[in-house]
Order: sequence, then C-alpha cells, then structure tokens
Amino acid sequence: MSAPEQRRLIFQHIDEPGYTNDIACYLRNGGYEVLKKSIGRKPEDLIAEVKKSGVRGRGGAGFPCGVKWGLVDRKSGKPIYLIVNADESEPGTFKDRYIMHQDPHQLIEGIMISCFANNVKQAYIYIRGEFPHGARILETAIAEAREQNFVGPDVLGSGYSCEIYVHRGAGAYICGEETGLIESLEGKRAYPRIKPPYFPAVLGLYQCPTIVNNVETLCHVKHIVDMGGDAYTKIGTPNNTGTRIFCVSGHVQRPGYYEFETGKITMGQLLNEVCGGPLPGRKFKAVIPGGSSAKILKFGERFKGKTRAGEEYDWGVEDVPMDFDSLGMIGTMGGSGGVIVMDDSVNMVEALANINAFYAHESCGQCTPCREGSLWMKKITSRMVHGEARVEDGALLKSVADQIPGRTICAFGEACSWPTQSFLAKFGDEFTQYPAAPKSLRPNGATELI
Ligand code: L3W
Ligand code: SF4
Repeated sequence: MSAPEQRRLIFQHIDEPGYTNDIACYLRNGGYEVLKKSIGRKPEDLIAEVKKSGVRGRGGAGFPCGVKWGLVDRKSGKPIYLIVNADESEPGTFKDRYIMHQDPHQLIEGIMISCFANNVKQAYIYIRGEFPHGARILETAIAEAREQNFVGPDVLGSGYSCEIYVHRGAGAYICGEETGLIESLEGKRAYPRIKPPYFPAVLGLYQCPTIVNNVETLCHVKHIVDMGGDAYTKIGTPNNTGTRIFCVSGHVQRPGYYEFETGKITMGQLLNEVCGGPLPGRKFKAVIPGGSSAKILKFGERFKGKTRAGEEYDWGVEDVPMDFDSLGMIGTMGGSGGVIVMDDSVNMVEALANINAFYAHESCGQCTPCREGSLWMKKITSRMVHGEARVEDGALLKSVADQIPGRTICAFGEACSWPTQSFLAKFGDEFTQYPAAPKSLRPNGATELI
C-alpha cells in the first residue's frame, strides 16, 4: 500500500511561496478569524470542543489536552496561567521552532483562544535559550497582534484582557520538564517538582493553577475550534486524533518535516516513500521514533500482540502505524515526533555514547540515581568508544541503567536510561566487541568522549 498524502493543518500555509511571518500575510490567509468567532462564544463551549476532539499533547507525553484543561482548579480564586512550552530541546525534534519562525501568528491565535477559554489573563511563552531568533520573531508578532487588538487589554472590544510575555530560557534541557520550567520562570534553578500529588493544573506558577501546553498543541486548538471537536476526531484514528508532525533526521534521502493524519501512515511508508529510503548502497539498521528518549527499534525485529480493539498484529518495524498507541504497544513511544534514522554505517556504541553524553550533561543533579547514573552511563560508553572498556563494563552499564527508572523526581530518569536499556537489549552484540578508536586519534590522549 502506498503512503497517504500529507494532511497539513499546522503546516497548511507554512511552505507556500510568498508566505511570510508578518501579520498582514496571516490576515490575508484568514488569520485571527477563529479568535474573532471564539470571543463571541461561551468559554466552556470552547473547552468542550477541545475535550471532544481528543487531541493529545504534542510535547512528548501525549496526555489529552482537554483532560488537562478539565483538571484546572477553577475554584481557588487565584489567577490561572497558561505557559507555552517552547523549550524544544529533545534531540531529533525541530517542529516547534519551525512553527515559531514561519507562522508565529498561528501560535498566538491558538494561545489567545486557549486563554479566553480558560479565563487566563497572563500567558508566558517559555522559549529555549538557543532560539534567540525565534524569540525576536515572537516578540514582533505579539506587538503586531497587540496593535490590532488581538492581544492586550479589551481584546476585540470584548472586555476580555490578556497579555502574552516571551521568556527566554538559558539553555538547559530540563527547563522543558513542566515543573522545572515553572521554577525557572519563577527565577529559580530549574529543579523539577515532585508530582503527584500536585500537578501544575492545581499548583503551578506562583502556586496558582497553570496550564502548560506545547507549541504544536496550542496550534491544534485553533483548528479544533474552527472545525469543531467532532470533525477533528474524523482526522487521524480513534484515540490518536488529528495530524502529527514528524521531524525526520538521519540517514534518509529526504529528511525534513512532514505532517500526516495520526496513525494513517506506517514507519515504512514514511521512511521509504516519503523520505526516499536509505542512502545509496545502505540499509536501514535502527530508528528512534519519538525523540532520543524513546526506545530504539531494530529493523528486522517483529512485534506480536493484540490491539486495544482485540485485533492481532504481527508487525515488522516498517509495518508500525505512526501513532501514540501503536508505538506504545511495541514498547517505545511517539514522544515529540522526532524520528532519528540510522543506517548500517552506524556504530551503535558510538551512537549511544553520544546520547549518554547529552543526558549526563543535562541532568539537573537533584536525584542521586539520575545524576550519578547518567554520568556513569556516559563514562562507560565513552570508555568503550575509546577502547578502554573493562570486561565487566557491559554488565555494569546494564546494571546502572536498570537502577534509575522509577527512582527519580521527574521523567528524565526514565528518559536517560531507556536509550541504554534498549540499545543493549537490541544491539548487545556490538557492546561486547568494544570497538576501539586508536589512541593516536584521541586529542592529548583524552579518555573522555567530550
Ligand atoms: C493534572 C493529573 N495534570 C498528568 C499532566 C501533567 C503534564 C501532562 C503529561 O513528561 C514526556 C516524558 C518523555 N492531574 C495529571 C496531570 N497530568 N496527570 O499531563 O504528564 P506526564 O507526567 O505523563 O509527562 P511529563 O512529565 O510532561 C513529558 C517525553 O515527554 N520527553 C519529551 C520531551 C520533549 C521535549 C521537546 O523538545 N518537545 O522536551 C522527554 O523525556 O516521555 O515522559 O502536563 O501535568 N492527575
Ligand atoms: Fe533532575 Fe534527573 Fe531528578 Fe529529573 S530525574 S529531577 S533531571 S536529577
């Protein structure tokens, strides 16, 4: 079966010739019409549409956005905040940056509709420190929107007021974890908070109820309200509604951004047809389907089981539908939509050493298993790459990785150990060979990878 056509909701205009990121272009293309209509509706109706749509968060966890909004404490008498998580840092993920650069008003319209629906008067866009250009674009776009009365006091003469502030991070991955982000926004070190019992929906920014949504998720809100929650559920597949943006990188002929109905395209169709297949003379070896934290898949492995609907499946990697549930069923996740492809030229020990160096650098250091474990995993794989591994290192690596998940404050603990666990489970033979780089190649005889 050949790949379906792309279904572009979020990227509807983004690549059109002459489409620019200023407000005049956005307005020419129907911009802010959905906000105008929303302002005349009851906020609870808008929330109901988002609930009906079933849209799941596009940041990584896939938590239903309508359910999250439904959990907000509206009786506390405190202000409700909305935070846009634009700290896109998951390796392999680069969709939110593209939206903010190319179509910032789509995001601002989504934010304003979401704020109106939830009676939010102050919204913060927490943008990754390494995106200074994106921050400037957003600031300009907010100023344009304010001039036209789409943001600020008395929005469109409705009596409703709402400000949007851009807050720049300082370059730490952990600020993408929602409670670390909140701490950072409060001016503190980004140490994630323990949750449960209190999620941001109840105690978030300044101990007030707070909604934290990803950039792409908030763009979906605009389209959901425009077409209605029921119509939105017709796109995609049950429990995996709407479209999904895949950021494909690595060893394919045409890496890039692609938007498809969720679950309507398989991994094989995406990589072979849409992305043009492997590079000449190469074969696919492995793929990480949802950002570096997702467990790696090995081409050639098979997955058997029963779907939620009770249907039996027997899939190779190429057969897996690209949706949250299917990828979850085979032990990995759709995560942030970053698809990292590796061909048979890749040394898996080197690939894991690279990932481990990232996590060791980015652990906030608050929990001992994560702080020490991520560093040990980095050191061991670095030793392997540099030909200095010890006989017991394979077992030690596994033991360290196995002792982190479930013993930490935030999901980083899982995220940093899943790559090691899955690489060892699927490519363990490569780790027993300890591929060595000749000492002569090491700068100043260094034993560390970075
Ligand atoms: C109120 C409850 N709210 C859950 C909310 C919660 C959060 C959302 C999801 O991690 C994942 C991580 C990696 N009352 C609630 C509730 N919520 N129960 O729902 O929560 P959770 O805990 O499932 O996930 P999380 O802590 O948000 C995020 C993956 O993302 N990941 C991806 C990172 C992606 C980027 C990027 O660049 N875009 O950084 C990295 O590890 O799987 O599990 O809002 O408050 N009872
Ligand atoms: Fe910090 Fe890691 Fe603990 Fe998360 S799991 S709070 S990143 S030390």
